[in-house]
Amino acid sequence: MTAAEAVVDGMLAHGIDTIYALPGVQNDLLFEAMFKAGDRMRVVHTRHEQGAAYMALGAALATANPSAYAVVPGPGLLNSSAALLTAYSMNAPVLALIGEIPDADIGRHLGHLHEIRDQAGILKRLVDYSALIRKPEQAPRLVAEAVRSMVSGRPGPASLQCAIDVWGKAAAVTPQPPLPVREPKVDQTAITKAAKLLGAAKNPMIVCGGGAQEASAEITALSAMLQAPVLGYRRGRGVLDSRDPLSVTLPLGRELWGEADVVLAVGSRMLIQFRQWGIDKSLKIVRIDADAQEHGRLHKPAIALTGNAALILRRILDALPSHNIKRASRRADMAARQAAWDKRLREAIGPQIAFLDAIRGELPEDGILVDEVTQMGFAARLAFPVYRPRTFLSPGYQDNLGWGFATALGAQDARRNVPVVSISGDGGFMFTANEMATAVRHRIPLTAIVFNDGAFGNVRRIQQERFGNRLIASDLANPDFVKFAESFGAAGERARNPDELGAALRRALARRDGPTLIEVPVGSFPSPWPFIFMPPVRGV
Ligand SMILES: Cc1ncc(C[n+]2csc(CCOP(=O)(O)OP(=O)(O)O)c2C)c(N)n1
Ligand SMILES: [Mg+2]
Repeated sequence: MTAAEAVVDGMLAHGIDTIYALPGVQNDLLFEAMFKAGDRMRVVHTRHEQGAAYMALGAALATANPSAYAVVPGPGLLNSSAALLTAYSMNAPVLALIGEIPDADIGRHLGHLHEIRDQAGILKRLVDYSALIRKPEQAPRLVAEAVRSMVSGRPGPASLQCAIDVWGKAAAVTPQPPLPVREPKVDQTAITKAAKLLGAAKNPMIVCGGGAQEASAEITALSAMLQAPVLGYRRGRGVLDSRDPLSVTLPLGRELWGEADVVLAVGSRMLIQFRQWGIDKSLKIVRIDADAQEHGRLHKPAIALTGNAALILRRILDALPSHNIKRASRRADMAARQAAWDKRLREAIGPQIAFLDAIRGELPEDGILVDEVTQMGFAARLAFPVYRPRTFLSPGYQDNLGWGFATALGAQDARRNVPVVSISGDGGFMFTANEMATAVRHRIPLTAIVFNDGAFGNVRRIQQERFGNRLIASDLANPDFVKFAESFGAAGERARNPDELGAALRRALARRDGPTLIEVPVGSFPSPWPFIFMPPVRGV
């Protein structure tokens, strides 16, 4: 078996049967091995390496399963790097297969095609695990170690590199089945303490981050047992169904944070809470995180539990009944408070919410919405109802333009049976608009909605409000987006209001053999920022 064949075999042994990729001479033999794997390995080729990496990210986020992409070294790696960075900051299990110059010349600075100084060093800073495959015999073990690191503890990306002349080297190779996932031992004393603290709390609250996405059932049960509101903003949305009156986003979450006596934080950095909303001694924090380093970065918690959130929560659920005080239902009170905030949000950002209502009205319960750093994205984070985990994908703290369309393509490719809709601005969409060709070539039935205000609208508003309307570098010249889509052979629609958007979306979601772009021409939207950056409610 060649090293390339051993890598393909290794990926298949780990359930990775699709690779998002862009070829080039360093990886020719890897592609040859993928060709030989036939139907077992699906290759989705993109038009730019960032597209390949964002697609792998979207596939991982939509499924929670490891995914992979392959690109050439140097420029190929760097082109993919914003997506790889995002995979790191979103704890997404993405495997980056990166080519290399001839093995014997690595580090000799001879200026080979696509050579980059210290590629291994660059990758080491971008991912949790990286290795260079030097011999075919090493490949199965390195694939297994890479995947184990991607799914153990705090998940995240990994990278394997292989030189142009090593992919084709052949040897007798022993297959390596998946290595056992590394899980820290759960601290039962801390579980009991957490159950006691939560059980005695008068005003408990749960805060969910991305690390809570696989613990939806447990958090739903815990919320009911404690009558605790569950805050999810961006990556924590959908863990508790938005239709439950205890499911909150910002800004009701902030109000509740001000009243809480015990907060259980699950897989969240808590940056907004500690840095914006404030903390004082009367609030006790219980933290569950896959990463022990995360607990005390900003504030020392009363109790810290490290490991898999669902497993830990099940243990807390087992221990809680004997410590839990009798609790009156909070549903009526919470429903009234939800209605009050809903009214305020609709008064403030009504135009955005009307479009979101149109989308929610057409997107089925398990449909996936991918947001982006755009006016409609900000509103979606606050007000789009999310019913299930992993059905609202928001790019975490990178908040990078260009993620939306390409990541949504990966999500839609990996989950062909549910509709995926992306929302982008005209600015963000054009970062990866070229991947419309990929969507058509691979018949990916994504619906991409582009809200076109002819501007980097967010930047423009800042210039208007804070810089005396001195506008610079924020106006945009755009293509006719409908013709743009049609020129690729995709469907293109224009919707001028929420009703037209609903109708266009209905047609788009019925089309399952290829992509649709819906352009929504818009003016400037009212600002969502008063609901996102809010003053402290504690410790002031
Ligand atoms: C990779 C990257 N570059 C730059 C930015 C800075 N940025 C944030 S929002 C924004 C403008 C977004 O414009 P558009 O996508 O049209 O959305 P709009 O605000 O107009 O709705 C820019 C340039 C960013 N977030 N990510
Ligand atoms: Mg715009």
